[in-house]
Amino acid sequence: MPVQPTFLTTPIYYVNAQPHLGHAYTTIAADVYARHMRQRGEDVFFLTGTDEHGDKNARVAAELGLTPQAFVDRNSANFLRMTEDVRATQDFFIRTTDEGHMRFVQDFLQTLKDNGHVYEGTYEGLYCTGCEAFYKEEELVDGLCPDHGTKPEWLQESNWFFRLSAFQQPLLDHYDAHPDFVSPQSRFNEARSFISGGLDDVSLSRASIEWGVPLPWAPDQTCYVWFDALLNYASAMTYARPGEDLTARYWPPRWQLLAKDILKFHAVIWPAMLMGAGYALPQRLMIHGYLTVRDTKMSKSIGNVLDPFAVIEAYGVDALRFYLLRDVRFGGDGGISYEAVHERYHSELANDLGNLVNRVIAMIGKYRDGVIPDARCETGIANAVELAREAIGRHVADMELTEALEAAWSVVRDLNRFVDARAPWVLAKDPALAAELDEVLYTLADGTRACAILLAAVLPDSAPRILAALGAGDDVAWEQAAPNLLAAGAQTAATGPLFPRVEEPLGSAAP
Ligand code: ME8
Repeated sequence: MPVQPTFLTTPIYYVNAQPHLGHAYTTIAADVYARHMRQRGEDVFFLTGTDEHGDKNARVAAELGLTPQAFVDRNSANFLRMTEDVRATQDFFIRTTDEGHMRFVQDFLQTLKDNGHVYEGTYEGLYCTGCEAFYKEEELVDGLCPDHGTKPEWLQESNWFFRLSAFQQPLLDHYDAHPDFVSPQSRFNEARSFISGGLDDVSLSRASIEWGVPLPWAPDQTCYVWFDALLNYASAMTYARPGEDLTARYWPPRWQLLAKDILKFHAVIWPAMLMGAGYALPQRLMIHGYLTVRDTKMSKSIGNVLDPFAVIEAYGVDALRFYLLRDVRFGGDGGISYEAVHERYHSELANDLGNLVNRVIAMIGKYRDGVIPDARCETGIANAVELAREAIGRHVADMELTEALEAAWSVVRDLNRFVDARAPWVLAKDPALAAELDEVLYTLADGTRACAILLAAVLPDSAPRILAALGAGDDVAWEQAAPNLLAAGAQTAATGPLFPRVEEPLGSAAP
């Protein structure tokens, strides 16, 4: 099979505040996809980073008495640390203050202008600094920003505009020709009906904001922060690897991940910008839902955030990754809480998986001196592994990450049922049943090994520990997610508790 290039992206996060679980969520989801595709031998480029221009940062920096650059340096480092803490394996961490990015933005804007898609006009309207977005009167709720509950400011200035209106028909044509352009279907419909309702031109520059990329033909204006930010996905290709342009290898993105708050920017303006400059459009956009705390979107500006670092500290990074994909169906909205983290951790990771591993190692130690017996995997478990592998491959390709995790977990549950049904402790009492005991122990060890491979993208810390405990080496290649690949004669090794008990849930961070 030829190696597939797979370019995938998360949004680049605003650095005006600290990273929270919402950011960790998208980054973890993308990382699970990236790790899975690498397991399959694909050529993956996974991009994430920070969005650093715009008035919002300049204002917060000023309040703190810092230069904008010093402020964004400090906060971007926190986001980079978040990606490390959640074990994200991005191939590049982009910052929109990178020189390579800024150069690309200027070139791209010039191309749009040369292609006749940019004109000068006057902008008059309402602007929410929280969203860095313009609003129409009818979009406000009681005169306030629907997302931030703050009063937008009235702006009037001379701007340069992008002729978005001209792309209405090309966008509709693209949507109609690519019914899987936006997932889930409800978001596709939402974006398409927004486009069919008519598109206004959008301002692509700001006169009054200095902290941004100057327009090449009018350096007294800076690029509107959303144009600047969206272009990160393309700019990264040009400078992530010094001296190499990756565009031909990876463009267009296979998947772009984001939440529904920024749907219009990604599903309407972004493809129009790309069309205007002659770029191929991303293949698919995955619009996931909101993590909510007590029914309210978790957000920095609202202040009801769960702390991903506290969860990692208390339960380990695998628990966080597992919880986020397991408890909230990826794509929909879902309530999260420290209590639910605590509950999932103990009932599933510690009990279902951790105990399974410990029991298997203990029984092989007790009955076979820690040596994997020479036997074949029982057919029911072998089939379960094969089915799960096929289902996970299909689900991950379609970004159905919760369904993929459930498919892996069904094998964990099958193994637990198998151990109870076949009761090795009973078989061990009768030497005449030694061959049957061998089969049962081999099935448990081999099935648990296969589960570790199936779960490796979600549990990057524990999966290698499980493999090591079973004497199964460290290869997590997808071909290994098949039955009967554990070598007879391999030696098991003691492992400490994979998911040690945590006494109390973390205190609720909600107000
Ligand atoms: O919008 N639930 O940055 P941002 C789920 N810089 N996901 C959440 C979330 C929540 N409660 N809160 C945040 C921006 N996210 C722009 C993006 S891209 C060219 C520019 C995640 O810091 C989710 O991915 O506000 C959401 O789309 C993103 O963080 C918004 O991050």
